[in-house]
Amino acid sequence: MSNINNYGVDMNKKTLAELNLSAVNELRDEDAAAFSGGAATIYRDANFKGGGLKYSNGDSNLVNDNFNDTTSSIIITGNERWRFYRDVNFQGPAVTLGRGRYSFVADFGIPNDSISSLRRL
Ligand SMILES: [Ca+2]
Ligand SMILES: [Ca+2]
Repeated sequence: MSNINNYGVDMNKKTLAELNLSAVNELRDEDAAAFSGGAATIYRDANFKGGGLKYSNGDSNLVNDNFNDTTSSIIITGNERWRFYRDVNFQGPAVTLGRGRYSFVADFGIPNDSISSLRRL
């Protein structure tokens, strides 16, 4: 049995450092993907604690996700802006946020534990 892979590299000669490097590159690819499209992660508690849900486009109804009226902090990646609504189906008072780390939503015009839907603009 051959130890040569598709790239003609003898896998037995791969060093631990090389293996770690490939893992790091995969993480970088993930970051790059997240950055290009962006994402919004909403957290149950302030300071990005209590568990979160990550969205690439949004959600019209957080009730289904058992995440209604509980968001206390938000992280937004990418260059898109996001709008957060007090009611489901993108209704009610809303606040628009861009990329950033919002450790407590009430500091940014969103009442604590009020968000019921969100979408990327
Ligand atoms: Ca909360
Ligand atoms: Ca609500």
